Amino acid sequence: MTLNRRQFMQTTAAAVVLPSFGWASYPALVAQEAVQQIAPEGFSKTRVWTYGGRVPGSEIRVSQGARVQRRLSNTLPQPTTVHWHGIRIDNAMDGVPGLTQDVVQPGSSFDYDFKVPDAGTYWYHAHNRSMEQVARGLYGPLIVEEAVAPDVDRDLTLMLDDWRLDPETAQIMDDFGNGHDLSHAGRLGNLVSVNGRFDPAYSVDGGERLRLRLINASNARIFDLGLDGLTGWIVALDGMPLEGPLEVSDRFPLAPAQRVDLIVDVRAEPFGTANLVSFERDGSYGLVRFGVSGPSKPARAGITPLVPNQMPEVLVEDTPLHRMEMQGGAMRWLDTARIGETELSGQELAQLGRFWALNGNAERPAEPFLDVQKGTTHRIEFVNETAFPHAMHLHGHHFRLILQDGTLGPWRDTVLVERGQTRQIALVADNPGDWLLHCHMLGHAASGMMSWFRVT
Ligand SMILES: [Cu+2]
Repeated sequence: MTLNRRQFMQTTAAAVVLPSFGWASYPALVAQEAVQQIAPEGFSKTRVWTYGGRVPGSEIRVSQGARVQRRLSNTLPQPTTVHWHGIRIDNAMDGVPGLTQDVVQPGSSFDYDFKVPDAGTYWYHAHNRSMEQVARGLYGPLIVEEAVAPDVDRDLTLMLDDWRLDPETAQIMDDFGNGHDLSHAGRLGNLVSVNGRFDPAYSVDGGERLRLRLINASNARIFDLGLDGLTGWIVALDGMPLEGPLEVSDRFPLAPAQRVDLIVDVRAEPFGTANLVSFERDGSYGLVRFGVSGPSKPARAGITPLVPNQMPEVLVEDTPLHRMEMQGGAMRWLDTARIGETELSGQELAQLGRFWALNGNAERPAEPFLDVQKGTTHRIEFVNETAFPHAMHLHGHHFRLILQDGTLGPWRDTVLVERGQTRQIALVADNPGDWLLHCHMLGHAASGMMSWFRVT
């Protein structure tokens, strides 16, 4: 009798003590400490937490419809999990401790195994103590290639992060839970990296057409981006192709966890430099340099949209509208909010490190915000009563923005809701399971902005 691999593992598992990471049936994704040059040359290397020894973790790049299989092995001093951000995933693989799986203890492992239905730019990151673990470097890109790729010369993933480093030692400041960050705009840093480096440079040809996949992995920083020496289009948001590419004529925002795919042509002169630019209050600076090394190629004309993913049809007429009030934070302090069944005063909540609430709950409630039937369509209205912007993320689904005039906007998985703003989205709840809905300013999520919905 021959046993297949699974039967073999089942029979031997009972008989022997397995070494923790001994059975390399899946490719390894090892959560481990490392040192890396994050700050400019001349500063010390920074101790970071990584997937596989580098920040960002190695790019997982697969074809649309393929299976991703990874064995997470945790060698860190804290329990962890991995969330595959933006993937319309099997609920059991979503990586949310206490909702879809148990935490993976130090010295333990967990097998992630799921299909990727949609082409596009996604990412993976820690989802336990995310405020700390993502800030320490636990993230990487997940790229799903289209069957028909767009005509570009180069496909480049650019993962943006915002670090808070001690300016003397270049080490990560470990003030993760400080009340000021939690109750204000979140943990903002003092050094921006792209692909784990400060001020990286790429050599390009004049006229080269680039696909730039921008991913914002920072805890709380909303980037305000622009192009210099590059012209082109936004072709996808949060992985999902736009029906019509949007010519970049101005700045564009990139909130935490959001992605934008650009197709751009290098227009800088030979031996000049093009830049991805970040606009700040005190001016603008280059995040990534593209040095033009060669003579110009002839420019391409126009662009064709990316092939759309197979998404459900969204009909918003007569669909129920669910209101989610976003409350609290500095300047709008909570009067009261609930933790479980207990109503606490704002002061009591602050002592527990809770500064925010969603519909009066200052932590993920026992009952879901929505309990809906599979296949039904819902509108959610995010009402931002706070004095800060928030990047609201739904797990397991993309949704369509509803624009001011009532028409349907792009597909997204994370929507930026500005202070005082109300934004509606339309959700086809077609993926069964328990799904998180939270602010992706990770300090806000940790201090109250966490909810969930159930699809059955
Ligand atoms: Cu927030």
